[in-house]
Amino acid sequence: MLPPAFEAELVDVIGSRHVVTDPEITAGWSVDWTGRFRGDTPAVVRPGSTAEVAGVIDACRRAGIALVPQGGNTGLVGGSVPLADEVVLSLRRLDAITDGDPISGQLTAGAGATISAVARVASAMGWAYGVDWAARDSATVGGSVATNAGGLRVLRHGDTRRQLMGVEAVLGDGSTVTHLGGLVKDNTGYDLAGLLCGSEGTLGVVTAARLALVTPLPQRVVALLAFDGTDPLLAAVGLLRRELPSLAAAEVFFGDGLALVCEQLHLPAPLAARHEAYLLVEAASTTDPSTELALAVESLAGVRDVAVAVDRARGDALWRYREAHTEVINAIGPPHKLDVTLPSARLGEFVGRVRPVVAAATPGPGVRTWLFGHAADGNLHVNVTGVEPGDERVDDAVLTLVAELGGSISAEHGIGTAKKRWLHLNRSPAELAAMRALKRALDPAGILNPNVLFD
Ligand code: 2HG
Ligand code: ZN
Repeated sequence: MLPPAFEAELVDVIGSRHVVTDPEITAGWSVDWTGRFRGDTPAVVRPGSTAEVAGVIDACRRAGIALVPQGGNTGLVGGSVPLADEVVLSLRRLDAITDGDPISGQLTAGAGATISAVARVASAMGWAYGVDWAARDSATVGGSVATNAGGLRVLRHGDTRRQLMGVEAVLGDGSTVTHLGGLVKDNTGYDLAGLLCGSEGTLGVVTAARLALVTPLPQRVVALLAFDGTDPLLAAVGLLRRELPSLAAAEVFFGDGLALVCEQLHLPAPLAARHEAYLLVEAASTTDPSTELALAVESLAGVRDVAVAVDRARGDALWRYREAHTEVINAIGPPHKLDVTLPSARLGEFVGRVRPVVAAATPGPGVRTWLFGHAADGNLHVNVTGVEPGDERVDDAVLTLVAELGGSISAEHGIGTAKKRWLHLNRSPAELAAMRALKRALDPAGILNPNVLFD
């Protein structure tokens, strides 16, 4: 329960309709998308403007009550749910998209705008938004900035930080910083937008972002390539990066994951035979890239079979085999999700070693390891099912292997609560001390998203 005086203050700031305390309703905000991270909250507060966000944060700061910011709640590391009775600060009402500038190719999106909504507005302006991933209809701009979301076209357009021209945010001390002018050249001191991006809501709550748009590439061709193993697939990725200027995505998955997708979604197999490894390639350009793609594919060694999408619907159907991995894996039980990057030279070795490492860490007949991800970024999603949510032996074993091979324990999902125990594998004591100093400076009362990043 909220202290009555504090609740009255919240109601004063944002109105009683937007302070939700009914446990039946707040329960939906208290569990993450995978079902692995579950908590409780005394209230979900839904401010409708940056000033109201500032009012809420100021009230929390004075009352010493912690809060967890939440957008679409599509995060996969438990970073957007209240695990220790925090107030949930939902940013979804801040969904306006304004100040589109067709000359510079920029717009300003409220934290609650979805990635799909940004893409739609960008398209109506004659531009495109460069960042995209499967949860696009629910994931919000605020969450994508807070986690520096990556996605399917990082190889072409970069991650969220690369699109970010500025932010508006309310810091933990209750002050509001606004830098949404979108100047391309602007060397006026610390890059607060870059700092807040990826800070997982620990320093400030992003209320709006100025986003750079990209040239639309409406001519798209999608192909699915099958290989007998990871090594020829990775060699193909290197070649395609070099030889195919229109390369927009290069996504990897394996025979077992594809079989699960087909079985659960009742989809036909995309190719006649089953293969060990698959590469989904998208070429995108302003002119038809099919010939360029066909020539590049012909020059690859080790391709066992190919399906090329001749039209948009078939292209979407090929994408579905890759994008559906998350939902079908979740359907067989809350997975442990280990989103990692490996140096390209060690990626093949990692694929070969990770399954035995999982099996040794958590022996058991029901334990299964699923691998898929963004091949050109060296980013693999290791999903392990059949392991209890609280059993961290598998996380420890996989993340230790990643660190041994010189990789990152979080490629694009963030540290959240799921991986904070292992942050030291990637960050030195000096780096961690600098991060903690920033946290103390911008959130002196320690009220912002206290369960993530640091122990
Ligand atoms: C993807 O690439 C997302 O599909 C989700 O990052 C990954 O479910 C996952 O582990
Ligand atoms: Zn991903």
